[in-house]
Amino acid sequence: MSTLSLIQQLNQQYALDNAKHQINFKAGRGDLPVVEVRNEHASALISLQGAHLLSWIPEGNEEAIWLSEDAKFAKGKSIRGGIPVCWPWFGAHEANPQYPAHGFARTSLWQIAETNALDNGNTQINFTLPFSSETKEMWPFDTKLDLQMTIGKTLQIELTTINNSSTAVKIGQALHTYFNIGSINNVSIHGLENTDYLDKTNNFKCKHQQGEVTISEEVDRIYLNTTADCVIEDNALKRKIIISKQGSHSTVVWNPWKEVSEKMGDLGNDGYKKMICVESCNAADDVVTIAPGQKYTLHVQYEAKNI
Ligand code: TA6
Repeated sequence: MSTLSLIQQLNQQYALDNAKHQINFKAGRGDLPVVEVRNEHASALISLQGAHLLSWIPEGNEEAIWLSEDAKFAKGKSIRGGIPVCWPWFGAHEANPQYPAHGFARTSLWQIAETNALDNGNTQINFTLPFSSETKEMWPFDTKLDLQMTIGKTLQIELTTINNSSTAVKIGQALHTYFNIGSINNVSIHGLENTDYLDKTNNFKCKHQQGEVTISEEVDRIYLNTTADCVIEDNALKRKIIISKQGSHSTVVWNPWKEVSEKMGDLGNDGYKKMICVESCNAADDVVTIAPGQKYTLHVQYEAKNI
């Protein structure tokens, strides 16, 4: 189906335009379908490819999510910035390095399952991931993947895997969120104090975090046994972002810094100074086993507060 017909169909079924809620589907960059959401609490833009949130602006605040000025928008390609959904594995596939890093959910076209205009003024969009012959080759399990996004003063994302097969399945996953910050030099991350982390820049050596996390070089770390809220304190933008999660016991902090980002080609000119990834994960030894007939939900809430 062409993007235009898909958009027409989605607008017929789901578009809303009243005083409290607006939902509008349109063709975004690279002809990828996107959904624009606006309500009295916030506005958001989500790409149907990847169920990938590209923007969330809570009322009275600045853009909370970073999107690279050099992000590429093309069918089947991952988008640099926003909230990529990593599933059903995090990072490289453990057995087959040819499979896409961070799984195939972020590059697949998701379907809309339902939209809800909630009484409290929030807007809910439910996505579901269709499986193709190509993705079934990489993931031959009978699973269902649903993602619910609730857009309001807080942003809430629930990623639910249902195991419909007769054997247990093991998943790794993450909401690989890129946050928009005033300056990397003025940011500290709280909530990971006194935890151990695997340092990807040093062969996954296990190290210990003392105090808050600040960034002045390439950082690529999987923090282990982390369930506490993470708070990104941004003294340049004068705000903090509070990340609360359930169903995740690992947290990745990533900033590629100058040299690596220059090689990446889609991180933009000095983009690394304006972004920080704090990712709510099931990564490393925190992969999840889902028994037959059971489901597992990763739930993350984001809140921005001026300081
Ligand atoms: O989550 C951190 C990380 O796995 C890094 O190692 C880094 O490579 C990054 O994600 C980006 O991955 P991508 O596949 O989007 O280029």
